[in-house]
Formats: sequence, C-alpha cells, structure tokens
Amino acid sequence: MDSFSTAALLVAGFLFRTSSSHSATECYSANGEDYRGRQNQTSLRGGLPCLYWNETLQHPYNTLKFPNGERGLGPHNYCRNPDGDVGPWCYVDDHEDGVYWKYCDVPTCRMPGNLGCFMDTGDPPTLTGSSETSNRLTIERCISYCRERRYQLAGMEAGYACFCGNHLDHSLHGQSPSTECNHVCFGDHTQPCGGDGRIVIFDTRVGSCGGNYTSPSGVLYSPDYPDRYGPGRVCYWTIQVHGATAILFDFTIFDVPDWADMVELLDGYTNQVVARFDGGNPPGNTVNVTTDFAILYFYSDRTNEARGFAVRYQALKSAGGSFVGQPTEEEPEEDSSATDPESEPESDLEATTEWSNDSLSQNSNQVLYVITSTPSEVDRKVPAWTVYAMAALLTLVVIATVTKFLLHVVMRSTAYPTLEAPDTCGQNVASDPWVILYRPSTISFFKKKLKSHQGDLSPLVGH
Ligand SMILES: [Ca+2]
Repeated sequence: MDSFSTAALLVAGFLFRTSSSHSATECYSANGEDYRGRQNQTSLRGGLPCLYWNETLQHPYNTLKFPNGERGLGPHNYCRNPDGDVGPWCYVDDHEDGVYWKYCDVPTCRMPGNLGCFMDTGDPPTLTGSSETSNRLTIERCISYCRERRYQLAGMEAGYACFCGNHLDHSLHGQSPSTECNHVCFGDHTQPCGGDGRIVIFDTRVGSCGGNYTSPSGVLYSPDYPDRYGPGRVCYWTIQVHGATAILFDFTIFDVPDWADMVELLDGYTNQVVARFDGGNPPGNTVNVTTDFAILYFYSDRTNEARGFAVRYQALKSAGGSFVGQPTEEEPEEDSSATDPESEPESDLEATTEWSNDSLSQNSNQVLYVITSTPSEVDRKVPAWTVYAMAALLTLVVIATVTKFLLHVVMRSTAYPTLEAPDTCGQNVASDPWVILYRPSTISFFKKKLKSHQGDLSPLVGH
C-alpha cells in the first residue's frame, strides 16, 4: 500500500513536472518545426518585429490558408517554421532590398545533440578530424560518417562539407547565432548544414542504432535521425541510472506510421515488455518503468520508413519526489524577453536543454553555456564604394572560376577532396568545381519565393 501510493505520488509529480518542463519553446526536430514558443522578433536583441500570421494574406503562409492552427500558425506573430525550412522564421515589413521574411534566432530552440553553430575560419579548422564533401550531404550522413570513424563530434558546413572531431576549442572558435547556420543540406533542403564560415556541430550519438545511457536525463532518437529510419533496423538502447526508483519516458516526436515497425520499453532486469508502440498504437502519456534499468528497443521491417521518434527520459530518485538531475527547462519562457529587446538572452540559452551524458557532458555543457553573441544589424545601408568593390570582386571571382575550371580540365587535378566514405556515404559526386564554388545561400534565399509558386526547383537540392 505504502509503496503503491508512493509510486503513484511520484508518477503524479513527474507528470506535473513534465507537463510544465516539456515546454513549447523546446525543439526536438533539427529545423525547429516543432517550435511553439512565443519569440516574436527575429532576434532577442536588435531583431526585427514579426508580422502577425493573420495579417500576411499577401504571402503563402497565413491563417486564411491554415485556419485551424495547422503548422503552429494562428492570430499571433511568433516565429514558426510552417514550410519545412531550415529554422523558424517570420514575415517582416518589406524592406527596400526586397527582404520580406527573416530567420529567427531562437536560443531555446535547439534539438538535444545539436551543440550549436560555430565559427570556422579553416585556420585552424574547427574540427580537425576526417572530412568529406558531398552534394548529397545530410545531417545524419555526416554524423554517421564521423561515428563510423569513432569521432564524438560531427560538423556540417556550407551545405556540402562534413568535418569530424573530438574537441572544440572555444577560445578559437566562438559560437554564432543559429541564423548564421542556415544553409540547406544539399541532400535534404529541410535540414540546416552550417553556413559560410559557420559550422553546425552535433553529438555523433544522435541517430545511432543503440547506445548506453547512464545520466539522470537525456533524449534518444530513432536510428538515422533526423533522416528517416532505414529498413530492417533492430536497435537496443540501455538506460541505467543507479539509485533511481523509476525511469519515465516521454515521446516528444513519434512518427512511426507502419504497424509492422515498433518501439518497445522493457524492464532491463526481467526483459518484460512494459509498453509497445507502433503505427496503430502510438504513445499517449508518459511511460513509467519502475526500475533503475530500462531497455528501449526499435524494430523496422523492410518497407515504409518514416521519420521515427524522439524520446526524453528522466530518472526518478527519492520518495520525496525530488528528481535526479533536475531539468532546467522550466526557467521562465522567453515570451517576456522576446518582447523586450534589452533583456539578456543568457537565461534562455541556459534553459535550452541539459544534454549531459558521460564523456561528452563537460564539452556539451561548455558549449551550451557560452553566451550567444547577438547578431548585429546588417544590410541596412550600402555606401557607394561598396558597389564598385562588389563589382571588382565579382569580376575577380569570374576570372578565378574560369581559371580554376581550365586548370581542372587541363591538369585533371586531384586537389579536390576525394571521398572514401563507406557505402552509407559513398556518393562520389563532389569533385566538380561548380559544387565548391556554388553558394548554397543563394538556394536558401530563393527557396521561399519558389515555394509560393511551384515548389523548390533548385537543381542542386535533392528531392
Ligand atoms: Ca517499416
């Protein structure tokens, strides 16, 4: 009786906590399409105010087209990602330069395992391990490339470059606003893959098939996440938190529509199935495994792959209702600060997530607690001399391009990176000079315009 009521109290307490701690400002997707927070300007400091979605009828995304709250739109002006772009954005007042929408830098919206956007001058490189380039690069492809080489970190840059490493020197490579890592991945234009001189860095455990977790809380993703999980996957993860009385699981993303694919939670000691989910039986509430050792199992058959799942776990420790590793997410939401440009963004950043697991915890914490430098105001006024300088630069670039191309043809140079990727990453297509010289930001810029007509027609981006 006592133990039963204690357990009931614990679960009730956890549900209460999770319902408040699993805040709408957190993101578990790579591009923040699940962001439902209240930031209503493009940056917390010096950002542009967002327009209300019910007042943007001249644009493709508005409440007339999505009247029932679809994709998070409504009679508000919060940043959203309704079109599967690489991050939350919003419409802004038209500018002379034709800009009518902008990405939002939302510090709280970063999926666990995404350590942030960092500068990369290349001298020295931010991540110094193996690297490859590919015009089919995706986040998962790069992570998998680095994971197979036993690196802890994987970084994507400029949409087509992948770098691996184990250490991140913050004194050399400062963190940048997320909006500076807004280039599309060439292999999946809904994913962000860094920027010009900007590298987005991930923990290589994201999307792995299995792993061992011992920290009091964390997030596990389906294999190959954020890509679709592959066919014929059989994966086990162990979650063992010594001293815990229960481990509670909360599915924040569950896209497993196939009834033949399934996710199971098992008692780690008895191998008893505590809960089983599939396409016909998606998870509803928090799942409680009343032991300190749980196993997560995933199986997919040969057909009908999908996006997969993200599951948050939290270990429960004492009968007093206190939690192991108290989450910090329930800091004040950013709505108050979002409307106040002068407020400090640090608290929001600290509230991002506690992605702290074993060997990477120190590194991750360092990354998470760096204060994001706020973007300065840009492209407001362009002096006349800049036009001449740009023209000269353009000419030089054209000359350099032609020269490089001719050299390439004549010498059949081996200077371009070669791919030695294993079969999962084996598309040897990056040696064409135009891939290197093409600026993916151009794709990103025109993407939303094209969307309003007939979709993304960029020949460079995979469909
Ligand atoms: Ca399947």
